[in-house]
Amino acid sequence: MIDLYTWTTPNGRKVSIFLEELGLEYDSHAIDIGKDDQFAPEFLKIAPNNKIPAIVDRDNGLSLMESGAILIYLADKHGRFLPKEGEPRYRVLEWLMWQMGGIGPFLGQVHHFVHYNKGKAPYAEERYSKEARRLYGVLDRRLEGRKFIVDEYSIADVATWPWISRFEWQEIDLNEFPNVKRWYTEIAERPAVRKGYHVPKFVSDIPMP
Ligand SMILES: N[C@@H](CCC(=O)N[C@@H](CS)C(=O)NCC(=O)O)C(=O)O
Repeated sequence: MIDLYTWTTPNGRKVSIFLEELGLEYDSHAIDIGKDDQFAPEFLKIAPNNKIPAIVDRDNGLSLMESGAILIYLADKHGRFLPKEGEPRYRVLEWLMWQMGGIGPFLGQVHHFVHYNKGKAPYAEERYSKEARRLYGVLDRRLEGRKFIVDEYSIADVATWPWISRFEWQEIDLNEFPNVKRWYTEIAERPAVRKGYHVPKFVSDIPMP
């Protein structure tokens, strides 16, 4: 049994979607980051960086923050969605790190400057929108002739998909990135995605291009 501390954001949805993919039992606990729940002393004990998501594994008492680390832990523990060794494992980790270091932080800045604070900082809007388009281009090329980011569906896809689900906030027309559009719409149909997207609560339907 896993305790999941989360909110309705891309980083939070990565973990709820993955718990659904693994078919695990979990309790979700809403950490409303709009109300500063992430700074509560009890939450800081398991998530010292005061950000969601975080988990506690009741089997062994292990607590973890950082969505990438959580996905690796759960994948290794259950032996699924992350190859055990060799090049396939490092390809998945390579693209997971790409998501953690590129897609997440830079699309996050687009949400901040372009979606929430439009017109306040034109230079930042331009800089981060340009980087977002570059990253979409990288993903589109990677998905040319590939069903998933690395061979089989993996934690690299699980980590990246929720960020692409905010394509409207990022003012990205998915028709310009046909491989991303095909990958995105196929993954959106997975039962685990359809369920995990609405944890810890329903906000809106999954955006479709
Ligand atoms: N690198 C972290 C980023 C986590 C993150 O940025 N979480 C955001 C929501 S998506 C958050 O909790 N923000 C609250 C805050 O910054 O105070 C991860 O992947 O887990």
